[in-house]
Amino acid sequence: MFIKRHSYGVDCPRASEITPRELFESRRTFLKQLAVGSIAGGALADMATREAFAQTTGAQKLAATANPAYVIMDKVTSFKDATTYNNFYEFGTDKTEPSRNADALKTRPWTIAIEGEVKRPMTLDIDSLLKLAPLEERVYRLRCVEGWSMVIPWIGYSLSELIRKVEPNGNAKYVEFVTLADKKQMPGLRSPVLEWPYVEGLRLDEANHRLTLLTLGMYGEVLPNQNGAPVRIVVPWKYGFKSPKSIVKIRFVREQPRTAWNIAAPQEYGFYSNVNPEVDHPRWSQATERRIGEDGFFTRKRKTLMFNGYSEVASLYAGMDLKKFF
Ligand SMILES: Nc1nc2c(c(=O)[nH]1)N[C@H]1C(S)=C(S)[C@@H](COP(=O)(O)O)O[C@H]1N2
Ligand SMILES: [Mo]
Repeated sequence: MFIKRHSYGVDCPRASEITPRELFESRRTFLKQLAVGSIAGGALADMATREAFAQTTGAQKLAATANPAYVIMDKVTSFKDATTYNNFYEFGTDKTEPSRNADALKTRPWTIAIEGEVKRPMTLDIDSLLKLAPLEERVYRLRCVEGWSMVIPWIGYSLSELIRKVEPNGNAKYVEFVTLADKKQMPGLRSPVLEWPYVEGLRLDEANHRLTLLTLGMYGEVLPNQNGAPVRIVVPWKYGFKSPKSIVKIRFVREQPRTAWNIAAPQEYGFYSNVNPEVDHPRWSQATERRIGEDGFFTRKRKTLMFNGYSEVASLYAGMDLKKFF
């Protein structure tokens, strides 16, 4: 069978992509009006929910309220591109493999164990996670370390909501995320490209930052398997690999955790991995990027922004040499 490769630049827009984009654009106008006070706030939840529900792909819908604090002017990436051009090495290293191989992943029942340096360790199932805090829709840029980016309407709430519930003790300095590694469901585990399970980590203050999103859905639906169902983290000011998919354990620890990409190539992927156009990858520049679905192969690439445009996080790194702590 011929598999269409979704390499950027050769894709042309399909009719099916136009509706979601128009919906998100009309909502942005709406939110701007809301921000300047020309629409009453009470209408927001309704409107956001209805629009989220209009993104029909057959998956289970997930209602959320658009949070105007996280609206950006960038065009939202089409659902099709966001779900067929993926990095999820547990399902294969080719960009099209996660969408082809992740169908069989069983995402229910699913639990997350929260343990380590906390006063109240707990194990939560997906339904408890869905109820833990109000679900918000937030449009975030995602910048992959490989030099491409997308704009995705995620659904979730700040990870800090969960952190508050488990009450880290004074020893907790870092948070480690352990993701599923099940050979029976994940064909990519047969290849030793990374040390399995895929592990990521954040400093506690990074994990507690309001932008760090415990993510349960996108485009008005529960997360597609290839995007990290049923629960992942999204950290929009860091390269995409710092946003672990299909998490099964969250550990609060004293020492900086080892992380999958840092173990694989420490000189290329640092623990922090903040998006930084001034610190090149040893093998390529990080100064520019290509937006999937918009920028063609011959288009001039767009400038990558410091912290991926999320300049409010700069205070987390005050006094740090970001070339050294890359
Ligand atoms: N468990 C796991 N999480 C992962 C990865 C992975 O291979 N395994 N890839 C990362 C990388 S490199 C990127 S760019 C993002 C891609 O997320 P998306 O497919 O939802 O756009 O997921 C990250 N999370
Ligand atoms: Mo990535």
